[in-house]
Amino acid sequence: MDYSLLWLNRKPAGTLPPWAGRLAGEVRTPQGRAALRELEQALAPHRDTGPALRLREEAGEGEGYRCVREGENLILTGTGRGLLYGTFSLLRRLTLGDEAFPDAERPAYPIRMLDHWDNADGSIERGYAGNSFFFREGKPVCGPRTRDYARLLASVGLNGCCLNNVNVRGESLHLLTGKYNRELREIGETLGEYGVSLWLSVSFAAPLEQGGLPTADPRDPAVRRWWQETCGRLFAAVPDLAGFLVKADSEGRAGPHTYGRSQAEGANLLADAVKPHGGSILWRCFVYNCTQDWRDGKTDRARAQYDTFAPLDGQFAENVYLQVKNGPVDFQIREPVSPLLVRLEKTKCMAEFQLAQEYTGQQRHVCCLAPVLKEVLDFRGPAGKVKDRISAVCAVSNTGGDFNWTGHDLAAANLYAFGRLAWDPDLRAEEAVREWTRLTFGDDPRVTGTVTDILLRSREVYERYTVPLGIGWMCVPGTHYGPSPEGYEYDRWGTYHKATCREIGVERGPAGTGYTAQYGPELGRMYGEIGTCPEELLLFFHRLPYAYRMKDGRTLLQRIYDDHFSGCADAEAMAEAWNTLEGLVPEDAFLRVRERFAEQVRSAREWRDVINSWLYRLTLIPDERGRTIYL
Ligand code: GCW
Repeated sequence: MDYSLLWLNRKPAGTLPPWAGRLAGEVRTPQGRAALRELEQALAPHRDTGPALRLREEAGEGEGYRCVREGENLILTGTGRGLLYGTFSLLRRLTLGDEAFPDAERPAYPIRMLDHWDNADGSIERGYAGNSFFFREGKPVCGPRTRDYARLLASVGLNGCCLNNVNVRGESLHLLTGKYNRELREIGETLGEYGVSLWLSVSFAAPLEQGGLPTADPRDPAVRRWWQETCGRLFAAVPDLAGFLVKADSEGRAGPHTYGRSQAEGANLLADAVKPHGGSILWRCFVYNCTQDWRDGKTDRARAQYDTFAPLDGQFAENVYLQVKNGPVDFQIREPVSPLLVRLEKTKCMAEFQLAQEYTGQQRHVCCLAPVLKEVLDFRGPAGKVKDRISAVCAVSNTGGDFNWTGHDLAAANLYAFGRLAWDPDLRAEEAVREWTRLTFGDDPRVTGTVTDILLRSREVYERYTVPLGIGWMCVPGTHYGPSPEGYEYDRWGTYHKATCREIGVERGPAGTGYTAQYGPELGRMYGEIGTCPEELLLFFHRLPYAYRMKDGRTLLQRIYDDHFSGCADAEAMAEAWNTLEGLVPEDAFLRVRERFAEQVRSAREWRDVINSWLYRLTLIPDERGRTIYL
């Protein structure tokens, strides 16, 4: 096989419970049959009589399952989908040697999905793990890898996948219009066997681009009719289709604003068209002015999404989910939680994370994002925790056609942890990461200890050697890899730090852009006052002099210098720690990861030297500890 099965490579071993020797069950749905097949493959049942694992399939839509002991038998009950999740949960527990099966489990959210930024030509926008396995040479393709991908997703509890890039271009535009219905139907069925629904990204301008209409105005009856007819045909031909993902009025794409209409009018137009087919619309909130002038000190990109969407709270159709990036700007290594996730009351929100490591080392650096997911899910706003307020979750996928799916072997932990946390947001990041490590590398404590330690520290280490204190955006424009402290400074994207020889940062408190008010009075005050603002976000919220004293007495500048030195030293230490695993993990994985660490260490040194030297040249304030900073 030209790819790995990741955490599914390991099967239950050793002494298994008596029921594992026999399987019995009446299953009717494709998902029920898939569950039975997974159990047969993993447990190799060998008896005709005696204790058994019995599957009892129920009718209905639910995804939960129940698990009870009846004598020496184990009974698993649920819908086909429920049986599938119950099966993977049982197999995971057996593999980990965990005898305590839960009585019942069900997922926290009805939609738990991955968004692929795959293009029809096979390339992947912000993809760092090879080419697409969904598209080749302009066409969708379905093969064994499609099924194994669905198995991987189902095994961690994920139930949806959007096939194509939100920037819908070229041949991808034809996914909507019937040209590839046969291929889409086949992919939909294959994913569907494992309970994974198919979603498509569509262009809001499709009535113009594909329909030959003079407009895509949501109020135009011909536009409305076009969407209805197009959806009627598409959903009939691709029964597993769950709905559309839409990036509108964002980064040059058309949307309702193009026609002077609101985001709600745009979203509801599509929601009406998919509704008769049971479909939903995932409407992205990533709407902001991307043609800013750096001299304009008033416009604050961080404000844009809340300013656009909050006044529309309550106006969206019930089958619309607003897809909100976890932070207000764009997947930086540290951002505050998006105020939309905290404040919207009458609208269903879907939190969007980015597993594709666009700004977090591009799968050449280890950067485990489980702590970021937890930070957002556990964040408490005025009306409760984010995890209790959102209705769905998604993440930009980090997968591609590479042998190990994620480019960096350790990046598979992000895929795993996202699925587990989407199913159960109460799980601790440590647990998800430890599970992944044990399922991937086995139970040698030297390996699990070292790998989980690397993973759990990696985000904070990456943050220190790149852009500390929430400032973001000091990366090379375009590629977003490597340091370029002023790369985005005079550009149009609204991502400025405005550093001078005296101060750095954008003031977002009441005396500045007023962004902090979007969090409501209490949180707004906390972020708005320098003394109560969490230090790790200090430069996201405030403009400060380099001589500002941090809580531990160091100056702001000294803290930044120190972070770069210590972050880089820690990256070197993580690489050395990995080297101690030679002979303890499979050699090919060992070598692949070692090679990536070499690049991470090189890049961390570059970040340290470029950022520190730039600040030293700007301020002429030396490092208090006299370390080498290049002038
Ligand atoms: O961060 C930006 C990325 C774009 C991406 C966009 C988005 C798909 O650089 O590549 O486009 O976010 O989320 O729409």
